[in-house]
Amino acid sequence: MFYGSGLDVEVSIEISFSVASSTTYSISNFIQLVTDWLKSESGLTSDVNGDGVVNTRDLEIMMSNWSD
Ligand SMILES: [Ca+2]
Repeated sequence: MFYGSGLDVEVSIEISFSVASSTTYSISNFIQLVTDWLKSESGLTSDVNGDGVVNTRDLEIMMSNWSD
């Protein structure tokens, strides 16, 4: 009685977001991300999701596509 179709829609949007990038990342990318942390410039390679700022969202994508 407490569930509805609205919840299912929200979940599927989040999944499509996390599989958007097929690039893999390693320690050198991580160091670059730390160097650029919270910078908001265009063309930053560590701005993985391309939203114009380097933050935890980019770190999340990097961690879920990690490769040694
Ligand atoms: Ca970003």
